[in-house]
Amino acid sequence: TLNLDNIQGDILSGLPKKALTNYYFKITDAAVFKKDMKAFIPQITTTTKAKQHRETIEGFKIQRKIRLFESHSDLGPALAINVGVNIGFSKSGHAALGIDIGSHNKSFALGQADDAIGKGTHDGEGLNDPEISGGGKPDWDKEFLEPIHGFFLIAGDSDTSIKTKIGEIETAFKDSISKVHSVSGKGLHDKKEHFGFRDDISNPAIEGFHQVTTTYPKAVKPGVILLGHPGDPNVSQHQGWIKDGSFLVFRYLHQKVPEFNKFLIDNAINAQAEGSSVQDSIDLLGARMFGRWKSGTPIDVVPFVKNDEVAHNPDRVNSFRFSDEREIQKLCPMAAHIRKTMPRDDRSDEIVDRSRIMRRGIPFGDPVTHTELSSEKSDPQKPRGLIFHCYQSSIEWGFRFIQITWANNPRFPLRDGEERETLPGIDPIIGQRKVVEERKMSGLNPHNAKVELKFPDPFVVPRGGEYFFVPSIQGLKEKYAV
Ligand code: N7H
Repeated sequence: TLNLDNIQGDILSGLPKKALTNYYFKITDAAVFKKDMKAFIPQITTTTKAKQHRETIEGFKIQRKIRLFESHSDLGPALAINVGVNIGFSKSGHAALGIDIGSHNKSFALGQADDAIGKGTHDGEGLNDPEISGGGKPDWDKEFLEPIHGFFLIAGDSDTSIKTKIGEIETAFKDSISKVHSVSGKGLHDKKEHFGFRDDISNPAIEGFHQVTTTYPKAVKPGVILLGHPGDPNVSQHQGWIKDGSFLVFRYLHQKVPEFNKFLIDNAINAQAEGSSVQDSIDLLGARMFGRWKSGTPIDVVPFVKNDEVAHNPDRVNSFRFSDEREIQKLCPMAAHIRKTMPRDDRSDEIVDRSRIMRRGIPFGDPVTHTELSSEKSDPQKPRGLIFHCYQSSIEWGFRFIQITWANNPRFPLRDGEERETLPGIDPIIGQRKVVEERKMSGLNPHNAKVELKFPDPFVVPRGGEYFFVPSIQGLKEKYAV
């Protein structure tokens, strides 16, 4: 069984977050930091607490629905959600504190800025982020090019409660940390992200923690996400204090919404369904790029006509395997975002399961404006996108494998020896290639899989990121505190 009092709350349960701030810091005095940390540990939100918290919110929602149904008027008082706090440390934070986390976590030991451009990586690969010319650095916001030792993740119901908590943190660590930067996000309407698609549908269920009600996908072993458990590829090295920790990949991803919409309009696919409108053709292209309609309905299940119903059916929204004949890509294109990032039957369960990640991100920035939409250009003064967070026991098998071996690779998900005149192409949302001509994808037209669409400038632009280790409570006590 899992020790839920030992695992930080965001990993398996997710801290309830209407709003979130990541507070990045540098450690200015390691000895004082360890003392401050000792006093602060009771404030770190555990999985037990996060779970209780979620259950309270769910209970409140049900009550609210009943009351709404009965009276149509009295919604009752708003539920006060407490603020949750988690903490993580980068490679330079570990160096500052003199903590050795072991050499097998290679990408963590390198740091994301170098990994982004493939500098010094163990396999010679990189994430393919754009590079500052001649600078040997990714083209990121300058704050993310400075060493960040660690971060507090503060999640809650409003900016006000988060601000209060940040004040408490700054007081508690006033002689041991200095702020490097912060980013804040908030949930958009209806769990949608800025492109208008519903997110937060598919995350791995963990054996012994989540209930699974459908036959597929099955729950994965806890060690896919948590270190030191069966399923962790380095389980033999990860005993003791490292157990129950997890690696968090943070990516600060800007989204170009007007440009994305323009692309859909310019390249709309005639659905050839009776009575279909221009808007239907635009929606069809978007759905084929993601593998889901905006509502969340998978196109593998409902391919050609917009459908919201399946999205609301928990038995059907995620229980599919890409049943398509691979040659014709009639249902879900091979390079669609959800097929690149979780290929289901394209690979064995073993290969798919070891690369599952727990996504916990939140959008940042305000929704796109009419002015931007009509000018077909993002306003640089109004940045928006996704604070992408995902947890895994191994960055090599988790985020990095998905990004490099699947999303960026035009051949994937072809199998060894499987040949095609036209390759599947890159993930249209997150796939990155240095060579512009290679930024394309086939299978978007259900009537002719060989038609390739070239992507103009990327719709998702990385502007920062880092790899963090999020230790267990026991680990915090033993190593990060005195
Ligand atoms: Fe993606 N989006 O919000 O529009 N993603 N993602 N992602 N993504 C998914 O199935 C999106 C990014 C995964 O299990 C959905 O829950 C955007 C990165 C994985 O079937 C939507 C960005 C990586 C899945 C989006 C972005 C991933 C997934 C469908 C960037 C990892 C689950 C909702 C700004 C390298 C696949 C759902 C599965 C689903 C969006 C980034 C991974 C709508 C906008 C960087 C594993």
